[in-house]
Amino acid sequence: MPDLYVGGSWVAARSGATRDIRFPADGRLVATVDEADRVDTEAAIEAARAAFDDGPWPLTAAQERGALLHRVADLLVDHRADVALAETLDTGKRLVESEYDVDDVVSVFRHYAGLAAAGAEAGRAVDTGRADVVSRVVHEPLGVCGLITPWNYPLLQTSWKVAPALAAGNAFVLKPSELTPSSAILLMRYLEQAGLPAGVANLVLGAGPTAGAPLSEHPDVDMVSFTGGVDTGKRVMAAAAGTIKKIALELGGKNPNIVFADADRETAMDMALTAVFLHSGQVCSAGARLVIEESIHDSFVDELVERAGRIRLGDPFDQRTETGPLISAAHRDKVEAYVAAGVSEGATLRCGGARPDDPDLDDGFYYLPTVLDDCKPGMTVLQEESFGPVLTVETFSSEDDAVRTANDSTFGLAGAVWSTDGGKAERVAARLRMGTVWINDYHPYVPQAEWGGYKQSGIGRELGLAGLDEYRETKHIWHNIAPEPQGWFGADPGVAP
Ligand code: TXE
Repeated sequence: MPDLYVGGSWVAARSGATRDIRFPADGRLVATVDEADRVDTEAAIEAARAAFDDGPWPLTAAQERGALLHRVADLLVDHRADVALAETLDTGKRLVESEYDVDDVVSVFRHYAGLAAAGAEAGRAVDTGRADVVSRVVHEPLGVCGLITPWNYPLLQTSWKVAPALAAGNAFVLKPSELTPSSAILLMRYLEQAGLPAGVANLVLGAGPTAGAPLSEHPDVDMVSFTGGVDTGKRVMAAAAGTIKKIALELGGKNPNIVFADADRETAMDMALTAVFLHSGQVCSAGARLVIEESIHDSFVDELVERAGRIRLGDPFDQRTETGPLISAAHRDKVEAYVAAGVSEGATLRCGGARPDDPDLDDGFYYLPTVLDDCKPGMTVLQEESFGPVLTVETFSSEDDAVRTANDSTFGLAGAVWSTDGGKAERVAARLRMGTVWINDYHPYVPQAEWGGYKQSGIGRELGLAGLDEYRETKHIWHNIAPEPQGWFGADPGVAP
């Protein structure tokens, strides 16, 4: 069966091109999928446009849209094992993590199902001060949305866009990462089974510059929502300017994990490891910068290095494995170059900095958990996202210094502060220029709360109510119920009204 989903039909790429998808843990072939080109994406945009302009979906009652999203969630629950397997084979993440991801995807669909059903898009009456006017503000779907997603949490990041886009009544074209298309194909099947009208959901697979670019350029796309790297985000933003398209960007981060000397040491230690090494660091909100109070630096970092050295890399299907490989050989090359740059800039390599020497892992894209100590302001290694299992260490001497150090970044996605002094933790949290701040925790999120970045981490918010607003237009309707001529341009020349 072909893999592109356009106008309610499964079709092959017009060029006949395909792409091989490989398991990052050993390079074995997982699937061969159709590889779309510009013409395929343009056809998908046309289908979405027609479904939005002439189809029933935008006018479907919000409660019915909510019910459909609940049916999609039910199908995901029924097929949890299939989706998790597809996700692990594409990404190389541990199977158990893929299973948790599917649970999170279900929660996201249920959240937006609930918002739609509860009438979150109902408008409001406006008091104009005039008895002869009925004035109201209503929310409407935007139209055709281009959704571009990355490879680290393929279906989860897709759900953050697809669920609110559908809840609001839009049509969309989805372009997942060319490395991880499988779960998106499954999602289209579930949307189809749940009864979504043809053309509302469309899927194109392929490379960004060919299959993806039309989504930010085409005049028939009303908005583009992108999650990925900052350089690609800039390209998407520049391309969208040509048609003044609405944009939403989630571009990752360089997130500080601030540990004060009065923190609960055991929990802060445990979570400092999880913050950065979960999914081998391929997490936009990874706590990749340990910002630690000078007085506890030595003992804390010594223990952290020792524990990082014990993390078990391995087969994502082996239950003893603690973390898997990186997504690709090219990405591992990038992480290696990043660590080399850090060392040449003066950072001290405390552990890792190499591929594992276990011959069983030779065919996978593994890289050892790495700690770079003695990092100083201005180092590239502190400014750029490695998106790998690499922790940098900086110190601070006071509360002000902690805030200054943590905020010294062009990014502003997330950060954490660890202290048993609640007042201090709150003061610091209030001064951090980031879209998410955890106090005495790291990583949790809920679909009810907004997610997104300050500064170059992005534009707009996903999740929460704001995540629905990204996919809605706001319209003011003014209804004069007793219209009368005003006579502004009076019939009697020379007499002003
Ligand atoms: O992402 P790209 P890459 C960061 C991370 C990583 C870096 C590069 O630092 O090392 O980005 O990763 C599509 N028009 N993040 O190169 O290129 C592409 O096909 C339209 C952070 O893998 O940004 C894919 O679907 N689309 C991040 C998507 O953009 C284009 C998650 C993301 O790919 C395009 C992943 C174009 N011209 C990487 N070029 C996060 N924020 O969580 C590419 N794409």
